Amino acid sequence: MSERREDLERGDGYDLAVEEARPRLKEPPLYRVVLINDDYTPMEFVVNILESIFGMERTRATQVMLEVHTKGKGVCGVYNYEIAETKVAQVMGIAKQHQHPLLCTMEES
Ligand code: TYC
Repeated sequence: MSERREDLERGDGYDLAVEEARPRLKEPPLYRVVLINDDYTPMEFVVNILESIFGMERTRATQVMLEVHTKGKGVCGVYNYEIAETKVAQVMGIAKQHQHPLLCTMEES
């Protein structure tokens, strides 16, 4: 005699080893947006960039600018790929408009 559909769905009569499915999605990677020091871009310009594009207060923006200035590079923020890419493009665009050689890059964090 064949089992009815409900019995099969309930698993009646079967010994099943049930294992939890492994999560199939990874967290998307995050990216540090990094400013690189140079000898020509004015400090004030860099501070303004950190305020306007990265939402920093003046005091924090000044600290980060000085860190880049003294150590060679510094982190402006950590974002998902698209936001990081947009911030890099905005910084490079404004720097280009003003003919400053400021460099901004992103790196996986
Ligand atoms: N080093 C520059 C100067 O002395 C200032 C500066 C800071 C430039 C940070 C770029 O990412 C930078 N005018």
